[in-house]
Amino acid sequence: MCVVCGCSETGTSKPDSSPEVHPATGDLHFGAGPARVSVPGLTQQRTIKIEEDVLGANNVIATQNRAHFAAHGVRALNLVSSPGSGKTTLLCATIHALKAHAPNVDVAVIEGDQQTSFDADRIRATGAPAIQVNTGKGCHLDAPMVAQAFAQLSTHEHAHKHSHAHAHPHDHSHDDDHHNHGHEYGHHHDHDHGHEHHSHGAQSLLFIENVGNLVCPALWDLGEEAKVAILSVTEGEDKPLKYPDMFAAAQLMILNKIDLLPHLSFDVARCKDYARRVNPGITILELSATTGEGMQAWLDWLLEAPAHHHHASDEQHARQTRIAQLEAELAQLKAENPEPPRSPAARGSLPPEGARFALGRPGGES
Ligand SMILES: Nc1nc2c(ncn2[C@@H]2O[C@H](COP(=O)(O)OP(=O)(O)O)[C@@H](O)[C@H]2O)c(=O)[nH]1
Ligand SMILES: [Mg+2]
Ligand SMILES: [Zn+2]
Ligand SMILES: [Zn+2]
Repeated sequence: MCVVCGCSETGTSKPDSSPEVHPATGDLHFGAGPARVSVPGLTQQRTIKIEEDVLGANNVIATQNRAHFAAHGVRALNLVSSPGSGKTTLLCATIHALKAHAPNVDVAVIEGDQQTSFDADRIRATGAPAIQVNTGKGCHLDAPMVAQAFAQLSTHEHAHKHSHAHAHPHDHSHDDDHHNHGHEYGHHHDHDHGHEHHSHGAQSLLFIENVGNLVCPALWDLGEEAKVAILSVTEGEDKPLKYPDMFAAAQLMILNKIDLLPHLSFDVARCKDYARRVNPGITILELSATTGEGMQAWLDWLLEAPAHHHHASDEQHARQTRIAQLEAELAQLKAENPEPPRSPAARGSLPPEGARFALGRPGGES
């Protein structure tokens, strides 16, 4: 668990991180205490407190992201996996397939990796907009990173004008049609119905490819609608049991690289069983990003499921109003507290409000 690593407050408290020892085998379990993790120099209570503070700060921003995505009609999906499971390959194939089968759907990608913009370049080569986020030593994306990356996406910039054009006039527009309250984009609004905000923006999908790591991205809410865990058949069918947090947090598991099954001794049924043991409600799709087998079911999942298709106007309206408020508050906060320049050592991006702890340690999977 990377949340608490790098904390400089060592030495003051007495460590109490003795592991549980298996009486028969001598195996050590460092996650058996109340914090479920061991941090040198920190007590279990202190560890829990730090984690709550840091994750709490993250969750505030994640909640804002979620409202922001909803206000823009964006369905955000957080793709999590170990490195090399095929996330970027799947995204490129998905973008091509959507162009052919659902050309009205906007797609944008936020790419998380420690270094390089290789993956963003691969996405941009498909024609879809992408923003690369390099986390440096950080081993996961956090909500503030995603907020900033989303702001960089030009599709967001465009959509924003729409959103803000709606956010205010709606307060006084429900009684009648005779006000001309100046929608800049001239699209029609039927205020008696629940669908007005979909009349102009086609549905849009925001894929967030997290840093390859099956451990801590499970903890970090980015404001996504769902986490999608990608497991490739070359990794072994036992991974859902070995990394249960990730598979418990995911709504969908994609079993990728099934074209390789003839060459392996991977037991598909057992893998699915393991995944359902940690998450009985998980949806599982088998797929090959390179041959395209199974792509249709994935596209169906992407295009069908979103709850925001069916939401009533009231809820949507409330969200729009709320997001306008939040954005105004955020702008005001930024104006009042200009961010100090970051030191290179702290580039792991901290949640705001004075979280003092360096987040992240590479290779959380060892
Ligand atoms: N055989 C096979 N290889 C795949 C598939 N998907 C991805 N790969 C390969 O797996 C490697 C890692 O893929 P990449 O998309 O970069 O994985 P990421 O690190 O999760 O983004 C590349 O060599 C891909 O060509 C698949 O469905 N079948
Ligand atoms: Mg990738
Ligand atoms: Zn991490
Ligand atoms: Zn916005």
